[in-house]
Amino acid sequence: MSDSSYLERKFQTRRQFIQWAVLAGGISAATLRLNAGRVEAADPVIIPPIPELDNDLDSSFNPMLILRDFDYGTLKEEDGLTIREFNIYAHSTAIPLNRAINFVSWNLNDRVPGPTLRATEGDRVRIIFHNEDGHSHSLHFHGTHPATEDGLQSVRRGKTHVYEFDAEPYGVHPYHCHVAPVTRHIGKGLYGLFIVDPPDARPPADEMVMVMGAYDLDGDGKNELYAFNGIPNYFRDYPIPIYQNQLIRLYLLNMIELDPAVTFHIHANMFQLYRTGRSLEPDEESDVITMGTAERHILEFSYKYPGKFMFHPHQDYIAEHGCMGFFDVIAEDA
Ligand SMILES: [Cu+2]
Repeated sequence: MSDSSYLERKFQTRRQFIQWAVLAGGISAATLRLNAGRVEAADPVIIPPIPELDNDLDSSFNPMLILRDFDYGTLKEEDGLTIREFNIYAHSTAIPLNRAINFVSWNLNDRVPGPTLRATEGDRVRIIFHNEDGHSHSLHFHGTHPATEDGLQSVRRGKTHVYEFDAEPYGVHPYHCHVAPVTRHIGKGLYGLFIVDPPDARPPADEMVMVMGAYDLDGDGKNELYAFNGIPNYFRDYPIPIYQNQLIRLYLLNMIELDPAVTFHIHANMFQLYRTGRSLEPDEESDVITMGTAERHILEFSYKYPGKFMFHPHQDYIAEHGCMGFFDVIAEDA
């Protein structure tokens, strides 16, 4: 049996299969290893079909699609050097935070968080930043690079600036605007995740990105709403489908300004934690991790039981004001 016919059996319709294949960028036939070799499964990684998206949501992006959307850029050869080139556009766009509140975000590529950029350690990356917003902005990357590429200089409206450096070290790094007041520029939505893969790739998994953010709606220095991937309560209303016993690799970033730290907790399970994504072996196992602003980690886990399982910061005010969601674990034999 071919890989594709095997996979099609997992989907209710061929259209769902094609939708997944486009989203996932292809079929990984590699063997799945769970928890550093403790469990071996012969199945390839399979991404569950995406549920019907909310057509009432008048937004330029959808948190569910941000989840598994990785931007590898465009590969170019110049003077024998391979360059991974990304284009990022700053805009102002209204985001419907709920049925009553439209928030004018400052954003990158019309989404909050901005695109998840991805490279392998040692790749030369070139980020072409087009500031098409009405304010000055910049892109400051975490990771190692020369001072000239550090993104502290404002890029004025209408201008384009190119950042170029080698992607290092491998791990999970945030990027964000660094124009003062930075709290305001980040709070408006100018941030994203930069994943640098190790030279030897991590084992196959259902990989996803969650970025925790917050909104100070009235400028009083306190956040009123919080969100995973830009829109409060989205994953509460639209749980994330995942398969039972399949390894999940979650790239998690806290970009909540104004609150010094939040935790992240998953229900009814434990995760392996790779701090800052800087190791290939887990640093610890827990079901809750504390993260200051700009902290980010890789969490790996798989769900033993099917059903709906909540995840949220354990600061319950924050969870109850938008930063809460569910995994919908689909039974293996469903
Ligand atoms: Cu800015």
